[in-house]
Amino acid sequence: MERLETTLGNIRMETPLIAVSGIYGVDYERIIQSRPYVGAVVTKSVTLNPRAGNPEPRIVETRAGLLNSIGLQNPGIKMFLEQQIPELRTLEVPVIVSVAGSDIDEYIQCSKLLAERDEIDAIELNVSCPNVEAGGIEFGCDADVLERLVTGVRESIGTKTLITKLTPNVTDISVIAQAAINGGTEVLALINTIRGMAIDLDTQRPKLGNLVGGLSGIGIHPVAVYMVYHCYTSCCRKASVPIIGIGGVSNPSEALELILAGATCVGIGTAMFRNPTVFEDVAMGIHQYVVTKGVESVASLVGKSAGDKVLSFGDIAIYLNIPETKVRSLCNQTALPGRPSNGGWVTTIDEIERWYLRITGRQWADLVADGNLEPVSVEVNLGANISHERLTSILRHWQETGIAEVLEQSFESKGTIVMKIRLLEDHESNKQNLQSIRRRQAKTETTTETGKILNSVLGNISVAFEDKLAVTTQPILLSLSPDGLLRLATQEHLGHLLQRDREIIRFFLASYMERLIQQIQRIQGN
Ligand code: RRO
Repeated sequence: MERLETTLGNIRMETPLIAVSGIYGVDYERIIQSRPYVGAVVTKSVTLNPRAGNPEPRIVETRAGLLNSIGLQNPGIKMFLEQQIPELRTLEVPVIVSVAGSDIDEYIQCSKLLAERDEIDAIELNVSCPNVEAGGIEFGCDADVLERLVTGVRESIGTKTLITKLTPNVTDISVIAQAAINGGTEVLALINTIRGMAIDLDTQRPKLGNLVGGLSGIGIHPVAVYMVYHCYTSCCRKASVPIIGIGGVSNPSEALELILAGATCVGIGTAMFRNPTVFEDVAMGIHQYVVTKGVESVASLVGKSAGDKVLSFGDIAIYLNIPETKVRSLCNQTALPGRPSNGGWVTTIDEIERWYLRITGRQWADLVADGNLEPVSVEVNLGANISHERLTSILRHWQETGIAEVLEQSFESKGTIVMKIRLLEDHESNKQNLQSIRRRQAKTETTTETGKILNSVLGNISVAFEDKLAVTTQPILLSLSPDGLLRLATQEHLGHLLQRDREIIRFFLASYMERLIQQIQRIQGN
């Protein structure tokens, strides 16, 4: 299961799965049975002094998951260090100790004591605790206080990795995440439980002894996916701060959702109660997915579904003072792979590879110049308007007139054909076109309407845009694909080309976005 190996701060883990700070504390037997599928373990939160916890009942089952209000029951740091640390080492997995407190000083004192112990791999700050110095508002609900808390602990724990576990009970969790990052946390964990309540109809009293508690389990999973995604795209990706995604994970799909949203590791807590083999099940399922998708490691899936939301087409239209239809057509006609009605998402580079790539005149010219053109496999997107009969007659026409030799073809779905063609140099129109391509090699002239508009909006971008591929390239594709959209076929045939596309598109995207943002800033500034 090499593909599941994960690094988090200074911790090396066999899998990205973490047994999170649970309701009852560490379940030794379960963890030992679950090796090697458990990557690390987090203890129940420890405080400076012992705490007895809240009145019973402390746990209530609901249809959406478990409500708990344990009230931080723990033996206090002294006892914890003496009794629990030696035992934790017997687990033979990395140990993360969760720390809680009533004021900043308490957190710092506890963390310092823990940082002295080699047996501990990392410290996690549980900031879902009332701050007595601030009238009881939780540390994790006040960005300024949290930043001070994280800064203070960070300065006190030497080289130990610091994790901050965030509460979801806030207006905008990314503001809090940014504060923790500013304070120097190396990792964020999210989410802690969502505040909830259950009422007994017979007694007409709240079911929990503490009246209210925290909800964990199935019901909070989509909230966790969203919050991981939101923190990842708002600040964690930029700051390279990994996220431990926690919330209602009981199977591989739910874990993968968190990973795709931006989590490097996934916490499992409540599901341990129901399924003794949950770690094995989830790890094996993730492994299977990684293998099926042909990716090297689970790490390369992190944040794959988290595209950068830049601006909606409507926003861009307003900023640039051009009609929205124009913005849409610009996005569709450039290498940006604007998904239909995608609302203005700029997708990630990896995603681009799965979408339509537009071969520009320049790329085609490069291809010819490198002698890579023959034979070339292309999948031509014909749009929905051409029938198979018409297509077949075009193909027949090529063969008969000697424009191109069709080596292989197969219809994929309506309007799409995958084929391998060889341009025949002898044909008069090909000769001219190939000559003109060679002349234009590496030129980045922008002559078309789209290009002109793009230039006027964005400045001179050194990638050629062509309304019609065949204007400067070759007639076959013009006749087939008036919009010039091509989808590359197999990597086998076009691996080298794909690599170049990637570079060009990477360059293009960077330059496009940079100019667009500059333009918008200029307009906003005026
Ligand atoms: O002990 C608890 O009641 C508790 C804690 Br410290 C926490 O962080 N999250 C939770 O749901 N319960």
